[in-house]
Amino acid sequence: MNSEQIAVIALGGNLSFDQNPPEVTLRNAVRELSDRGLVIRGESRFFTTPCFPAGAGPDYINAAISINTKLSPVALLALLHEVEAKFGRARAQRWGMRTLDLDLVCYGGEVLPDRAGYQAWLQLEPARQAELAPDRLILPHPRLQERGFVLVPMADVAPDWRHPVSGLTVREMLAALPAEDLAEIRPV
Ligand code: PH2
Ligand code: MG
Ligand code: MG
Repeated sequence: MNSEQIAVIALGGNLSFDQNPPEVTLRNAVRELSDRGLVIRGESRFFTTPCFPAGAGPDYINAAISINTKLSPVALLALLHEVEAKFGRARAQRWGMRTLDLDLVCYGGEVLPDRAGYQAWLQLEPARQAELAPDRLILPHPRLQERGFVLVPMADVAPDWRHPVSGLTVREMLAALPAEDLAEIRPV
């Protein structure tokens, strides 16, 4: 794909790297992504968010950026993995603690690998979600609509982005989440 696309990247971390707290690592990662050619269109506030699953580790710092890129989704994902590695990310445990997590949340209105493949991940029951990690890129991120720690920062940079399968905007997805979950997500 050669035309420019708007994509949203969710950033998270709950472990220090190189004696820097996650907040600093996230800022350094945004700069690194920019240095590597992504055009940063918007940067959200930084939020403190309770760890999901609850009790599995320290609070996270979460943020989101909107970007322009000519990279394909898969090439963009590879770039995100390189930057995660540079900031100490070890891929050990599903949903484990991490110094830096860069998730490609959406890439324009793309649905990957296709609608059927996306639906299969969307409908995965919770116990299976915890054990299985997709071996290929699924877009939009299948758990996006459930997670305040993704939607709240995303609402800062792309409130009107519309989910290509559900038809809901970020604002609408956010309004559907329990108020008590959102109350725990606080700007740094
Ligand atoms: N990321 C995870 C697992 N749990 N919890 C919060 N609060 N924020 C995250 O970004 C997060 C998480 C796996 O990527
Ligand atoms: Mg990730
Ligand atoms: Mg993640």
